[in-house]
Amino acid sequence: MKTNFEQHIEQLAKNQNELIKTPNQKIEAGNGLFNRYKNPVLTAAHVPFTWKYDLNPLTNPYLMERFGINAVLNAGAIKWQNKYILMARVEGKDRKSFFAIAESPNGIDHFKFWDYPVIMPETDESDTNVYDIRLVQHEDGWIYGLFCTERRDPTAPEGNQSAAIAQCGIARTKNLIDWERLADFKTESPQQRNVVLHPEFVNGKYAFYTRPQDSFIEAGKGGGIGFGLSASIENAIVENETVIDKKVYHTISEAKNGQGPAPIKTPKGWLHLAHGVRSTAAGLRYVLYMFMTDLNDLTKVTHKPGGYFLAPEGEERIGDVSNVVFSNGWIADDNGTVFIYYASSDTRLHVATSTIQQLLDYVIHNPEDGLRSAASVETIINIIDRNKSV
Ligand code: M1P
Repeated sequence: MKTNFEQHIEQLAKNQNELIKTPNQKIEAGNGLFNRYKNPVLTAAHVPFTWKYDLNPLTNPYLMERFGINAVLNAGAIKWQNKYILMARVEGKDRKSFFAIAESPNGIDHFKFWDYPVIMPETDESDTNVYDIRLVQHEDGWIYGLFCTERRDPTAPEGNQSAAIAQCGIARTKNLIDWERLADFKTESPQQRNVVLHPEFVNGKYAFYTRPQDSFIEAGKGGGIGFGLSASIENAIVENETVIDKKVYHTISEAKNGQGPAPIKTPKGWLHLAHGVRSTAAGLRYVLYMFMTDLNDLTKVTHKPGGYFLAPEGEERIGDVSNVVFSNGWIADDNGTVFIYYASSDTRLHVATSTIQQLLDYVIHNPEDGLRSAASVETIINIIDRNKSV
């Protein structure tokens, strides 16, 4: 006869197995550009119950959670040893985030966390919070993880316990288990978030996408997505940041923007996924957009369709930080399928699928933002007129 305690543990295990085994379903009514899926791929409930509960009746007689998980969101992604790997930002109820790896055989469902969260080594200056890792298989042979490291602003007065400094941490690995932490990334900017390593050398140097900003929340005079080179990765310093995609008045990225995952190389150019942020009466709204850069000159944006690529929809609009979608991971398969991993409202992680062909068609043929209402009307009239001859 099983005790209540044992039955409760069995139930926890059963619920979790069922969740992981649940097949995901493509929502067929796509928009010609990508398809969403019915279920999120990772949520707080996917985090192994063995991380949360002490399963010993003597030390946890009420079988209560000893460590609570609040959310699973913004994941770096990589195809590795034929598995779809997500290195997710897992946020505890204590508001601290850490990284944990989940793998799936097909990229759309059955994501299962590895037995332990990632042990990320620290520099001499410890991190208060780490999040939003971008995974890159670099041509130098290492897998790099670039992430945000956040620490309290040492100049803030005692009464201000929110002021923080965000910078970019860099670590590398060959097996996704043992990580070597390198020196934090340096630029002239007082704050950096959304720093991404380009997968190839540029003129023999490491190339970075940056997002200079003045304060923790506001980009300020940090004008958009920057780009710069460093001779070293062990002590990465970018002295000159060139803004390649700036924020612009009355667009989806008027407040700030940031590079998503590392760009995907195609015969026509590098495909970029990024997030744009604008202010609304209800707070900030985060959407995803795309652009393409030149194969030989990474600072040259060759195409940029106007507006957003993907915006929060339905229940995606609600969560800890509502009206947000954010992506720092995608995987391009050899057959051209692209798995886009995006988090909604800083709470859960989803997948959408598309193809390189569809994304190229979108980026190359969708009109640019005309930046005026009259230009939008002109674009629509053009489409209507062309339709008349169909
Ligand atoms: O809350 C929305 C996002 O806010 C930050 O993104 P950004 O630096 O572009 O403003 C990050 O904290 C990100 O994790 C979060 O999803």
